[in-house]
This record gives sequence, C-alpha cells and structure tokens, in this order.
Amino acid sequence: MDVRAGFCAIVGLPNVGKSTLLNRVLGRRLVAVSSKPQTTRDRILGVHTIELPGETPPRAQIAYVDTPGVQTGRGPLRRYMRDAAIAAAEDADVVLLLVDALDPKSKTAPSPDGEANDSDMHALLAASREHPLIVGLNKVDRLAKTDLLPMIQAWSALAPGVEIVPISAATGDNVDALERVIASKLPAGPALFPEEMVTDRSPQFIAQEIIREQLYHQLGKELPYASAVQIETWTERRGELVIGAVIVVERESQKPIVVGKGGSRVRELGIAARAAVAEALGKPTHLTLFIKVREEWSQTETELRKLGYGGDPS
Ligand SMILES: Nc1nc2c(ncn2[C@@H]2O[C@H](COP(=O)(O)OP(=O)(O)OP(=O)(O)O)[C@@H](O)[C@H]2O)c(=O)[nH]1
Ligand SMILES: [Mg+2]
Repeated sequence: MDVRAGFCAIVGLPNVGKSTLLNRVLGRRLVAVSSKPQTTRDRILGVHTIELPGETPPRAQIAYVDTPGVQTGRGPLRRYMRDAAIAAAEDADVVLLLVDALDPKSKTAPSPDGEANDSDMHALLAASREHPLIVGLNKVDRLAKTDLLPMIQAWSALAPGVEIVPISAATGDNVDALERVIASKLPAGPALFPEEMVTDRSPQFIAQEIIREQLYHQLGKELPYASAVQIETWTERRGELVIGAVIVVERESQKPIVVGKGGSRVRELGIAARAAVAEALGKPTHLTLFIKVREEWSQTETELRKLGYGGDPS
C-alpha cells in the first residue's frame, strides 16, 4: 500500500537538539547527544513510520537525516561536517530547521538577504530553497510562554509558506504534531525502506556513538575536541557481545585527562558505556576500552577516513 514517504533533513546550528529529537521520535538512543556543540559528526539516518488516521494514505514513513551542527571553522573535520549537513538539506524532501528557542540570537530569524557572520545558516537556507521548510522552535520546556509568540512571528518572516512548530525534544511535547506537519509535505508513493528498518547504521556504529556520548558526559569541558572512538574488536560469545574499543586523542598530553586519577575516569566511562550499549542493542555486553594517541588525526584526510569520517558522507 502507498504511504507518504520521503527524507526529512534535520539541520541547524550546533547544540540546538537535533540528535535529541531524532532519539525522541525513534523512541531509542541511536545517536550521541551532549551539551557540547558539534557532537554529531556525520549524517545519520533514522526511519520512523507514523499513522495518519482518516487521511489518504493513512501512514507516513519519514526518513530523518540527523546532521552535524553547521558552524564555520577550519580543518578537514569541520569542513566534512559542514558539507554533510548542506548535502543532506539539498537531498531531502523536507528540511526541518531546528532552532534553540533559549538562545537569545533566536529572537530574530536570519535575514533572507544574508549577513557575513551567518554564512553557514545562509548556505543551509540556500540548499533548502528547493524544498518545503519547517522551523522547529526547540527547548520550549524552558521558555517563558510570553516569549514564544514574538518568536513564532519573527521566524514566519524567514520564507513564504514556512511552518513554525514549537516543540520540546527533551520532554516530547508537540513532537507528534511536528511529525504530522512533516508527513503532510511528503509525496505519496511506495515505502522507501523495509518496515522493520530503523537505521542504516550498523550495531558497531551505534556502540561507537554511545561510547563517544559517554566520553562527552564524563569529560565535559575538559574533553579534547578532536577525540574519537573506534571499535577494534567485535565478537559474540554465547549471546554476549565482546567489544574492544579505542578512544583516540591527538596528543600524549591529552591521555591523562581521559584516564583520570588512577584510571578512575576511564573506568567510570567503561561502566556507563557498557550499560548503555547493552540497553541499546538488547544484549549483555562486555566492553574493554583502550586509549591511543594518533597525532593530529583530525588534520589529515587519511586519518579521518580511518575513523569513518572520510569519503562521501551519504
Ligand atoms: N531544555 C531542553 N534541552 C534540550 C532539548 N533538546 C535538547 N536539549 C539539550 O541540548 C543539548 C544539545 O542537544 P543535542 O541533541 O546533542 O544537539 P545537536 O543539535 O544534535 O548538537 P550537535 O550534534 O552538536 O550539532 C543537550 O544538552 C540536550 O540535552 C529540549 O527540548 N529542552
Ligand atoms: Mg547532534
């Protein structure tokens, strides 16, 4: 049977809640979330099917694409992340521009004719000009009610016909309404993915994301920007997953930060990550973490590719 089906790119500045929203609609932890900007480094697909009672067709399959927060910056890793976001907006059927309603800068929408300091936002808007644009005003759980209406009016001026939907990805408030708005913009046709498919990412990738998320949580501001996680070994023994993962940092001096006093940090990290991986993949898990130094990995394309960030981000 036909459904409404298509791609919805979730784009926006770093830290606005894009990955939190994807995890919320999928009802599971697929991607890393943290209070540190630029947590997401790659495009990630998450497929969600919703019912549309009384409509024809009565279901929609929304293929969400979570993207890295767009920010100007130098170096191959930042450039790669920026290109991944802009390409996702170009390819999508619908673009969801997520905005942090708590950020004072969100009180006004970027002006359509462009300002130099907003160059990435404008690159995104240009990329999404071909597709319906929805603005999600996120984090309204912590926004004063009186601030919301002026913000909705300000963002309505962004483009003709743009829909503004206030949500809270953290509490789930109004997220179902947002999904219906997204669905209404998708073309009717055959489903794009098999019914049971949630993501195109492997269990290895999901484990890697969860370990990286724990790394962000445990280290907070002390975390070196260019740290990465790589799965080195992956076996299944009598129903238990046995994983060996490496935390990659760029300099010898960063190693003690991750290890902590007498190894306390990496131990805590291992315990939390093991539990989260076991929960996400639904299997008992044994996790061993190693720390490695790979000089200036984020500066060289070959090292980036080794860590899974190179090549075509599709
Ligand atoms: N209060 C509140 N906080 C939220 C909400 N959604 C996300 N957050 C918080 O905002 C921070 C950033 O969330 P992420 O989902 O990692 O943001 P992102 O846009 O994916 O960030 P990047 O991947 O770095 O671009 C986290 O601390 C979240 O807990 C929300 O609806 N309300
Ligand atoms: Mg993210």
